[in-house]
Amino acid sequence: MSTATTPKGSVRMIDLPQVHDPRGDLTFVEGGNHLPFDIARVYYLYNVPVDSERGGHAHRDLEQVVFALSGSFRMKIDDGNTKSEYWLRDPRKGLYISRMVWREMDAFSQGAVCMVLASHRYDEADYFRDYESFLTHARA
Ligand code: T46
Repeated sequence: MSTATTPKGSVRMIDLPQVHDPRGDLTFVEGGNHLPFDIARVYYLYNVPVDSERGGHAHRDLEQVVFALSGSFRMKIDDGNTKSEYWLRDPRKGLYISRMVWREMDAFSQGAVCMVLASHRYDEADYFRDYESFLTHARA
């Protein structure tokens, strides 16, 4: 994976358009327009037990936007200096997470579906799975 040039440690909510229709609402997302990166990968979490805890890592280069397409869950965020948490429950609102952000997920509602739009393909070498190692690099 190439050397990252994007800012690290940045997190914010992104609002997507919503097209109202008596047949149901429609939301769309365009890489490079609504998101600050082109989408290289889409993945989703489903059949998640309500007591499940996911995440527990950070990424060296990866940027992502995380959505609750159905149900809700909590994302606990840590940039190495500041901790915060976000509740995702609106499919129009995604949580943008830059590179070098530690994230943990829990409090999944029954039937929650989490969709993630990612800037790169899957690469295990991009992960920090050890918190102390992450802290060392995040604070450098
Ligand atoms: C994040 C949350 C929301 C793949 O083979 N391809 C993939 O694209 C992904 C994401 C994972 N995997 C494999 C790697 C592991 O063997 O699936 C297994 C679980 O992956 P991971 O530990 O990354 O799963 P989560 O749900 O804890 O975390 C993922 C993202 O990594 C993370 O960045 O924000 O989903």
